[in-house]
Amino acid sequence: MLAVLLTGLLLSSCTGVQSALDPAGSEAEAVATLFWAMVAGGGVIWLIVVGAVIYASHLKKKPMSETGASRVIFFGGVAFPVVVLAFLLAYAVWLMPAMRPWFGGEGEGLRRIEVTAEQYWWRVRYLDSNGGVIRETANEVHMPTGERVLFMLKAKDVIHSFWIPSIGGKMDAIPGRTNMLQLQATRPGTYRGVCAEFCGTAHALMAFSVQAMEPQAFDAWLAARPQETPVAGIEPVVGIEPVSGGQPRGLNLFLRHGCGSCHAISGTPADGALGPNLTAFGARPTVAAGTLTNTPENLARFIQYPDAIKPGVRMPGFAMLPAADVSAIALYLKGLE
Ligand code: HEC
Ligand SMILES: [Cu+2]
Repeated sequence: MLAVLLTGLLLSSCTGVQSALDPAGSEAEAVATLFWAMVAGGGVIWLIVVGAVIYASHLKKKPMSETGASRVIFFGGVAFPVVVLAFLLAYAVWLMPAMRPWFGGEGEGLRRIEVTAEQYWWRVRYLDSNGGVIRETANEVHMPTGERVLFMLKAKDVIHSFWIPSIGGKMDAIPGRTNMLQLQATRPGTYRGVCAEFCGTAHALMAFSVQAMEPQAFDAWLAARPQETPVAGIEPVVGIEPVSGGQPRGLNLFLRHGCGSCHAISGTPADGALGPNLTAFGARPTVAAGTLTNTPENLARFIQYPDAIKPGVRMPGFAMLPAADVSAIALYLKGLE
């Protein structure tokens, strides 16, 4: 009874944005099916064994030769496990094409999303059929539902692993290689992905959000031109007062304090490539790879003390900036959509 209650309690938490037991993708469905088949099979065998033990404890003692115990040992201890394990192996191998996507060819004609894992965030690029970049973003993956998508997984520094428990994976991202993973989302929604290979101090703070959307909505998102900011008149030089006349003060400060040497925002002179692309940043659900929710306050805190929030982070802190400058930058970034 207690076990049933506990199991119920444990499993009740297995739903929502990140659960392999609440699948929203065909690969995760195969994994969940295998899991439940194992649970059911294991449960039946457990009941049989417990029944046999109870039955045996009620038997009168007899010499071994009269009980046929050696036959029980042969069938129960050798033949039965061999049959069960062989069946499970066959079943798992049969499921494999769904879980080992390279069985399905090289993925010609599929949409391509290139994901590069870096300490401790995800660079996400949507590619056209020639490998050209249509759109770049970070720490969020948008994918269409109902069709296979080819993820091309890379790593910049150390080995990471790309895993969206609700949809599928995981697969390692290895420096110097491109690993292919085909995933298919089956229902629209917001899910959570994680880095599943220890990669350094902030490994546990290296998540990403996944938006599975209807194909038309996905195409519209992909084609949307993120807000363009007029560039004329901006002087990204420290010591020069922010230019007025329609220029967002936050953008001026962003450029003057050197943020643009690591971050790109399309439509502005900021074109750095070392850190996450911040185009349309305001629409992202989180700051710093799933670490904080995306609010101006959290943003300001992260800009000032990134290392306190995310130990080992590769972004320098800007605690020396006037608080007003930081909040102007934070408001500007939050407003980008
Ligand atoms: C030396 C390069 C560098 C500079 C300069 C820099 N950053 Fe960063 N920034 C990074 C890196 C690397 C990350 C990724 C941190 C992580 O999540 O692990 C980051 C993350 C961020 C994020 C979170 C992005 C996301 O996708 O969640 C924001 C916002 C940000 N930086 C804003 C700024 C601002 C504002 C400035 C200037 C005041 C600045 N950065 C200066 C390298 C830099
Ligand atoms: Cu990682």
